[in-house]
Amino acid sequence: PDVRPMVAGNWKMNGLRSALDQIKAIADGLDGPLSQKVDAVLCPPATLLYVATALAEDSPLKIGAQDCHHHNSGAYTGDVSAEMIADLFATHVIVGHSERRKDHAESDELVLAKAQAALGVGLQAIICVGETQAERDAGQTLDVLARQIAGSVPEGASAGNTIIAYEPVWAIGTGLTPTAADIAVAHDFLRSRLHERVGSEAAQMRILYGGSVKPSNAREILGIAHVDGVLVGGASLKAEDFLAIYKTYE
Ligand code: G2H
Repeated sequence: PDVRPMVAGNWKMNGLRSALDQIKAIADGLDGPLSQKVDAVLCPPATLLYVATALAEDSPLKIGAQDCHHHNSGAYTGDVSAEMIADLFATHVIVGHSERRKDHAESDELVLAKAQAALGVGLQAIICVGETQAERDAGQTLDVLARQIAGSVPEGASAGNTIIAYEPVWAIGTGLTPTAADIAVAHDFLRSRLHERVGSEAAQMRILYGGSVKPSNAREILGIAHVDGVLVGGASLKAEDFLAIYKTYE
């Protein structure tokens, strides 16, 4: 089946107002026939969401947040809700990134609640999964992925509202990437687990690969079966590199 690919950027905790020209350059660089068939999403820090959606307004670029709280409002100092993100005209939110799972001790249950909050206000959730180095060394990769899919993907998830990102933790920001064969095995396994979780919707649900994606390895990675796009961290900070990865689909 035809799955519409997606190239998503995750700026993490990078991006001052001085970086707005990069957002503008990405938005302007997406015009053209490619945007008819490939989605582009940029997830800057929450502080830039409002200005980013304004900069991207007349372009194919969609804007997403990097996290959300699982409640819509209340006494949660420092947090930002999915409803607030949607209120800024953003359309996507990353949940369950390994840096949140690790640094903020986010469990599958919490990631599930965040994904449900996102879907509840009409945001598309980009749900991250992936094994650590220790889990990989112990031969637990597929067990971890199975647990994360069962535990953090909402039952009502559809191809239209949910995207999965496979990000092996040991490949994040390290310059290391799994072999094409390893990525293929993981994505194929994720597809089958999604099928158990959400039924036939799984066939169309995007499964992105993330972890040290850059212009020089994007073509090989995007050519792997069941890889429906990429989630790009470091290389998404420069418009030139983000656009080069996007244009791999040309
Ligand atoms: C993985 C990825 C983006 P990087 O976290 O989510 O970051 O491309 O820098 O490894």
